[in-house]
Amino acid sequence: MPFRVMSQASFLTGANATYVSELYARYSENPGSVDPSWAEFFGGLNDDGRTVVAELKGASWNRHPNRIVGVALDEAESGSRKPAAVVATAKSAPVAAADEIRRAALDSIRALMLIRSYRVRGHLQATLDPLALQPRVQHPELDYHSYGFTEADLDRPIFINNVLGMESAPLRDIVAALQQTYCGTVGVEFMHIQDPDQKAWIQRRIESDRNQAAFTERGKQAIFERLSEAEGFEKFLQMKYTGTKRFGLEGGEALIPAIEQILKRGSQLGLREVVLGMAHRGRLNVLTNVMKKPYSALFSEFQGNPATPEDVQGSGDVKYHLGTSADREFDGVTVHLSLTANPSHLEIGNPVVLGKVRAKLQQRGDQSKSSVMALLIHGDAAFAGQGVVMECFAMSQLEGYSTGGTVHLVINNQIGFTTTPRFSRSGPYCTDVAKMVQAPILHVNGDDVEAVVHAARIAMEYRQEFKADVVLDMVCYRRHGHNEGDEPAFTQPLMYRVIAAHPTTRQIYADQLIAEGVLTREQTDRIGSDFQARLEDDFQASKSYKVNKADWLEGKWAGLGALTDEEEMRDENTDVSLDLLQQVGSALTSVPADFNLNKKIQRQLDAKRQMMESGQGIDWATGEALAFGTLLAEGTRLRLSGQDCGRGTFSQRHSVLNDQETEARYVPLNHVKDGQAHYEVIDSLLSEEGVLGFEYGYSLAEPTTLTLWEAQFGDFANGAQVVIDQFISSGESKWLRMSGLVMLLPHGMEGQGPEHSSARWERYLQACAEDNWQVCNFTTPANYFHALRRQMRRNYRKPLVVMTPKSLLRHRLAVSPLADFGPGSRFRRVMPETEKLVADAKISRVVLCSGKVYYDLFEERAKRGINDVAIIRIEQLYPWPKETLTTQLARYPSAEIVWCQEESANMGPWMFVDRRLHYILDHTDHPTGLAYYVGRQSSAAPATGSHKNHVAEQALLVEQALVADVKSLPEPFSRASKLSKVQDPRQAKSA
Ligand SMILES: Cc1ncc(C[n+]2csc(CCOP(=O)(O)OP(=O)(O)O)c2C)c(N)n1
Repeated sequence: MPFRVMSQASFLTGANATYVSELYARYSENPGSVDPSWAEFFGGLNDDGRTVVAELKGASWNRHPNRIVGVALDEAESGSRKPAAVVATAKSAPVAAADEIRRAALDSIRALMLIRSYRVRGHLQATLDPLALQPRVQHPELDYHSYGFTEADLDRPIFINNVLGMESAPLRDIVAALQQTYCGTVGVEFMHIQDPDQKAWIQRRIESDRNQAAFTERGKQAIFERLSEAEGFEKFLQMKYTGTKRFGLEGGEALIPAIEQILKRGSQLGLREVVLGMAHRGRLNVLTNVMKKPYSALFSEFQGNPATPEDVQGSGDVKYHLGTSADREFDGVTVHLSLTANPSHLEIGNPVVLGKVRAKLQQRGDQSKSSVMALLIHGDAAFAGQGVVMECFAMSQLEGYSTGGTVHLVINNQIGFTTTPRFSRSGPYCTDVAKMVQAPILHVNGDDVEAVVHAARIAMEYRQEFKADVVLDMVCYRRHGHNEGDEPAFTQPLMYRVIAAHPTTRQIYADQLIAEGVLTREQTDRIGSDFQARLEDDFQASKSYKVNKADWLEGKWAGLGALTDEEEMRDENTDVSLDLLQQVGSALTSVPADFNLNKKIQRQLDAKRQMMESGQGIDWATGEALAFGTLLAEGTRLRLSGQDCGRGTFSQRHSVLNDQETEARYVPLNHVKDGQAHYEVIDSLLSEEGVLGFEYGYSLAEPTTLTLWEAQFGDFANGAQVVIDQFISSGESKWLRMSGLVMLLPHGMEGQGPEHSSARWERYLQACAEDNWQVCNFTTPANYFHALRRQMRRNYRKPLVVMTPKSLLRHRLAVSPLADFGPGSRFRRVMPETEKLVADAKISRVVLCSGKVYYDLFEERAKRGINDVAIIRIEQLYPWPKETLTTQLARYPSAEIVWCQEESANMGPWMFVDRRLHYILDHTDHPTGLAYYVGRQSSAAPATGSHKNHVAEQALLVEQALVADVKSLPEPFSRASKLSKVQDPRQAKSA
């Protein structure tokens, strides 16, 4: 190999590795700043060569007899892959020895490049697939020939600076150590990590024991017992309930010892609580073998019995969606576990779990985030495919959402239902998404149960050390079809032929332990048969098993109860003393003396002060802040998150004030009074699904905090539709888990186009049943205030979905007097007519409406001087205020009843109120018998893109509601002109 040796003068100056690397750093910044001979050398390095040189810093080269002090070049022109190299020579080495010295140093550098390649790409050659379906590809960068070595070099010692515990070793040993460390049954991806400590930690942890598991005999027996339970449980179910869906774990049984290791190691490292989230696969196994749900309880469910006591209402859910909680003890340390219930929608439980963890960490006041952790168990196809996985990674290190890192465990059975990885992901690994947060990824062969447990331990240690996410990808297989009634050979005949002939993980481990002399065949068999006998006993017991108590309203929920009577009959005390209101008002309008307030904000605060002093004209944002502030003063914590919610999308909230000189933040609501509760207001990442799921999870774990999520505009919430459908609207019915989450959805037809107009509240209304939540559209700040306070002053929790205003934030009429917040005030489900009109009996029309359109109707009626049309606002659409409305409508026996909305007929509340109004009118023998619709015609898009058309439509519908002959209006679902002319019977009469 033709090397050009640089002039001795340029490098024989006592330099060492640190010097070379520092020189390289200088060169990287400015090539002209180093001696041209160095510049030439560095310029000739390839990528790996550059990395190795950069990494020389801190190495212990000084101890090496041939200290690195100089440089050789490879022939840049040769185009060979062979590396450029640093040439070592002793300070005082005779020039005659230069060749030998140069070769030694070159060997070192080449060996280091090989080592580096193993660290980066060794996992590609690891033995990960128990089925060995893919031929093993030899990666050229893991071949020592690629670095200029030949067989002749195998036995020559090479100085490698203590890497892999070897100062100097023959190439043969180096390669063997690398193979053992990086290409065994654990493949480690970590070289993408930029944080030097995290990267070094993994490297040290992996290389120090050559990535080999070392268990005591007792440890091995314990692993075997867990494995036997995992396999024995599925076997037993298959025998007793052949073909019944259970989404068995077979092929991935090592999951159970892996979880046990995580919990055990975690308990030694300060972990006291784990919130688990997982999908269908292996869930029954985890429920019983990890969560210790009694086997007989589960068998009873297999016999068709409910999982809850008979007197508990609700839909319930299938067994492999249910959650549970338990206390487990590990060497005297108790770890509380809760497995979160989840819907069929894969991965959507993840943010919910994270929200719960966050709440629990805060309850414990654990700033270090050591004591509570999320353990998320994924399927390979779901992990690679579902976007919410990415959203959770995106949240993982954010101040408002961090939970100190999640341990992710992927049951990578190399199939998703019937789909092979080739069709289900674009990257090489199903775990590639985790690289977005530079999480280390440990791929492990699921048939090597010791390796799985070893990797699980590393994962747990990493999480506790760095409070960051880490992924364990357990490559395994699925012994049966997707579920137990499914024939996998229809789609993967070859794979399933291999699986049929493949021994179980337990068999493999039993053979290993017998060969090692840890257990005898009799012992392994007995462990299996004893467990089957135990299951048989529990099976017999299950026949008389009765669930005697529902597991809700415990822990933090103790003292709260279920809503059993009519919601409408309840009135909560939500009024507040004027003193407290003034105290909050004063906090809202004050900043520290040295705070440089923005001038415009100053004017806003002055206006607020004026509102509070006069007790008049309190606007929306102030009403909300009064609700927040009074709750905080009374000791109720608050968490509000959503995009830009600190300021507010419409620049209305200003919960956070920013110093104009320093950008220091000041949150007035945290300065209401001493001893008050804390207000956490978080500008969220640009996610709906992840964040809403997170806040829902938070609300599940934390009933004493008012948890609110705000959409930027209401319609964006449909990005989180799964959370709304699967959790918020139906979670209590399915899983007996209450939530007092508030969703704030800016809504209103204001000419901003098809988007940004409607929050599509018809969808929330359609999902209303069994008092599952509240859907509201308030017209006054005071009513909003009471609704928010009511959330926390009841002895039960229900989600509250609010259509929040946009233009009403600054509407001169959408204000409340202070008295409406003060003593004696209360929440109003229905707002009756407020004005003095003709006698009730003479009222010719009642216009019912909800939300912003009320003000349009009110102003137009006043403008036209109409005094025989009453306007009633329904502030809470659900629970439907039937009694109050019945009473109100009965006041107007001669009136025709009109429902007016600004949304299109197929949207908004019309379809929801139509039948309900009909029921009231029919059952009270009201002469009208039915309500007429006035509003926009049905439409595909929620609103027009033309502001001009919007204005014309809005004016028309308001006019129609007040004066049109409603019987002659076009049918709202026809394709008739959206702007058909109003026929005013009064004008017709007077003409
Ligand atoms: C969001 C969502 N889409 C589709 C499905 C239907 N489905 C159920 S299981 C499954 C395959 C899951 O594969 P994987 O994540 O690898 O888990 P495995 O069943 O192999 O354990 C699919 C597509 C679902 N449950 N959730």
